[in-house]
Amino acid sequence: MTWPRGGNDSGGNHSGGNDRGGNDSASYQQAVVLSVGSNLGDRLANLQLGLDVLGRGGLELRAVSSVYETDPVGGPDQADYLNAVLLAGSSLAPRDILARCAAAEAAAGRVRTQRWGPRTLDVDIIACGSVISADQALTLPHPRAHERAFVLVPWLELDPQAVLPGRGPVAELVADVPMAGVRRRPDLRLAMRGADAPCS
Ligand code: A4P
Ligand code: MG
Repeated sequence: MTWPRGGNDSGGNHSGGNDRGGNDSASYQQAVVLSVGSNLGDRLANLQLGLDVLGRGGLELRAVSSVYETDPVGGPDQADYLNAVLLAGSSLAPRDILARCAAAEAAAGRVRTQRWGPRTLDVDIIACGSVISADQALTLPHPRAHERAFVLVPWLELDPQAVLPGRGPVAELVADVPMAGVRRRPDLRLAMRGADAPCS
């Protein structure tokens, strides 16, 4: 995994470990790719709230893609989504990053009624460095990322050299997915406000 600008390319050749050879995990930042999606309530505000919560601790947001309006994939009949991808650095363990994602979802009032159903905010970990995990509670990379244009298109926009661990270059994966349901919305923008983000 590479960074689009001045970032910390610590992915691609390790397994969430420490390439300085020690256990200094606090100072080691692995590359994290997150996908955010919303199709309920004020979708853009939900995504922005998610970014704000994610950026307030443990995750250093590096880049956010354009916002894309996307046809729903799977699940019941439901409204179109807004989706975006974030690149971040973090020294947190993957399970702690997942907890941050859950906190962001909770802040946006996420209620789980049905799988793939409408949601105010979904935050998925697409990849965490080069960690591979088959654990159901945290599968890495995300098991459906390679077949989802709403993940691959915004990720490619941020990083044309991106590689999905175990699957290959995103530029190649994107050529195999239907693109019709993914529309960039240049009129909608997300801001990276990091630790300065408002609390509510
Ligand atoms: N989980 C395992 N691996 C991960 C991971 N890498 N990142 C577990 C995040 N969570 C992961 O997720 C269910 C469980 O997955 C969690 O308990 C977590 O421990 P959830 O968010 O509770 O439920 P869900 O999102 O409905 O289920 P699932 O299977 O994660 O769905 P997906 O794959 O996230 O798909 N269409 C469009 N256009 N845009 C979208 O954003 N999103 C979905 C949800 C479906 N269709 C969509 C979109
Ligand atoms: Mg999810």
